[in-house]
Parts: sequence; C-alpha cells; structure tokens
Amino acid sequence: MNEKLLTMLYAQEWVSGQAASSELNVSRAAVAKHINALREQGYAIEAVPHRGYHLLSAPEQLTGFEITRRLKPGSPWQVACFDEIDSTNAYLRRNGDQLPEFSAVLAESQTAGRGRLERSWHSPQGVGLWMSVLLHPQLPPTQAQLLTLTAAVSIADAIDSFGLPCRIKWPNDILSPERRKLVGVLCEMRADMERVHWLVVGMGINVNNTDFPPELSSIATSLRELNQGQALERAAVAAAVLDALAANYELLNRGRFDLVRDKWHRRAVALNEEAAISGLNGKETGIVRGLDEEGYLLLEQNGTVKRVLAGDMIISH
Ligand code: BT5
Repeated sequence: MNEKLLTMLYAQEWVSGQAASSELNVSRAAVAKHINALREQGYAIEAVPHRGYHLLSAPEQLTGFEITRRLKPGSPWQVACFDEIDSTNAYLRRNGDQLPEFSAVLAESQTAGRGRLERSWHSPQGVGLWMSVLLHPQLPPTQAQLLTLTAAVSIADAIDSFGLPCRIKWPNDILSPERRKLVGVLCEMRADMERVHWLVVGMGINVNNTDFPPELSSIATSLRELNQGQALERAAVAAAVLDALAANYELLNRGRFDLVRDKWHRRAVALNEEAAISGLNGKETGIVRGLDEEGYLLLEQNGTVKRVLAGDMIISH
C-alpha cells in the first residue's frame, strides 16, 4: 500500500486525497494514515488543502523500493535491504539454496563484514553500499573468477556514469586515481566439480564515508571524497551498479567475456608495468600483460607468460 502511494507521489506533482483513495481503494482517512507512515520512514510530504500531497524528499535510508524504482525497465533484480546484518555475503550463503537468481541484499551496516582470506571489511552505518547478489552462472567452478572481474567492471561502469574516475586493481579492488581503495569485491560459491550451483558476489562500496579508522585512513577513500566532498545518493549508485552488472552478466552468459575484458583492460592499474603478485606460490614479480579469456592474470617473467588465478597485487602508492 505504501509503495503504491509512493509510486503515485513520484509520478505526479500533486496527489489529491480523493484520487489516492479511489486509486488505492481505501478511505481518505486511510490515505492520511499511510502518508504519516511514509513520513515516519523519512519521506518529507507536504499537504495543501484542495491540492493534496506533494513529495518533497526521500529518506537517505536504503530501501528496496527506492533502489528498484531507479533500475532500468525489465531489470531482473529483487532487492531487499536490512538495517544491520552480520554480512550480506553470509546472508546469501545461508539462503543461497532457497532464493532465486538475481536476489540482491543490502545492509546499512555489517557487524561482521568480510574480505578475502578472513580479512575484515569496515562497514559503518549509513554511508556505504554493503551489497551482495546471488547468481547462477553456467560456468565450471574453475571460471568463477570471471564473476569477480565482471563485478569490478560493472562497479567501475557505474562509477563512470557519475562522472567520477576510477581504476581496477587485479583481482578485486577498485581504486581512486591516487590508488586508494574505494571498493572491494568478494565472490563465494557453492559448486561441485562440474558446475557452479550458485555464486554470491559481495560488493563493498565506500560511497559517502568521510573518515576511516586509523589502519585504513591512508589506503581507503570514498566516492564522496572523489566528488569534492559532495555526497552521492546511495540508492542511485546501487541501481547503477545493479544495472551495469545485469548488462555485463548477460555479455558473459552470451560468451562475450572479451567485451567485459576490454573494459577491464581500459581501467587496469599497472598494465604493462612491473608488479609483484603474492599468491599461493609466494611472491612473484613480472610485467602485467592483462587478462586471458578465462580471466587469469598474465604475468610475463623473462619472456615467458605465466597464468595466475588468484592472489593480491602489490603496488606502490
Ligand atoms: C575485499 O577483500 O576487498 C572484499 C571486500 C568485500 C566486502 C563486501 S561488503 C558486502 C559483502 N559482505 C561481506 O561480508 N563482504 C562483502 P580483500 O581484498 O581481502 O581486502 C580486505 C582489506 O581491505 C582489509 O584487510 C583492509 O585492509 C581493507 N579494507 C577493509 N575495509 C575497507 C573499506 N571499507 N574500504 C577500503 N579498504 C578496506
């Protein structure tokens, strides 16, 4: 009911109590009650006799409605928002067998936000997008890294659409031009030897953070800092990321990872430069030659090119 009323308020400058009551099939008193409920959620709604209700502003709080109404028509996402959660990735892992593909979950804060290898992810209240999505890619588990790369490209596409610059650092970071971390991506999956059953793509996007704990203050930044201190609408950023991810995922499913890879290469940090990779085999140094068609990093060492599946790239700031 509240969502129907909100849809009317977004569609028309003024919504009369009479129009709302007949459209929603409730009394005018019930309409007034719903308007108050929306005000309690943080919507500023003006009421003027003989004209009706006028929406002035929406709350900063993330809601499924506010994100969904910004998505492209025909978008596949089902969006749910929590106030506080342990970790949006953990939530989808717990529910991965029951929920449909394209479920997206966000939380205002995470009490146990995680990075790779049990590292923690700083997820304070109300400033970031701590978001995970559930996908069913038709891929063998050996190619699941394609999703990490596709997610990074999609977030970068979304950041571009706000006119802000960013770079991608293999395998899962998005950095500011000064090489501070804006975004981290964490993919987890349930798979058997042949195929992936489901895959959770977790995205931690620092949107409006103005400060960081001491251990992150020299390595992290936010979109707001890139935007000259001006806050961004988190629901709009979330919708842009989800739209870009749906489009790039479709390319991937049509066998066109090459197109996603081109976008990755255009933004890659340290392409054709020497870099150190710390991975399963310890630390290796070489010249970064980009990604191959299966998403492996190509590292050239003394004229031979080696394929690297996982690890961390160590770059100087
Ligand atoms: C990542 O791991 O970068 C993946 C982060 C994924 C977070 C999302 S939020 C939604 C979803 N739910 C979760 O529980 N997780 C996902 P990694 O490459 O391992 O980097 C982790 C490192 O980044 C930490 O050890 C810190 O140094 C740094 N870090 C932690 N929080 C940060 C933040 N908010 N901004 C920038 N850097 C951060």
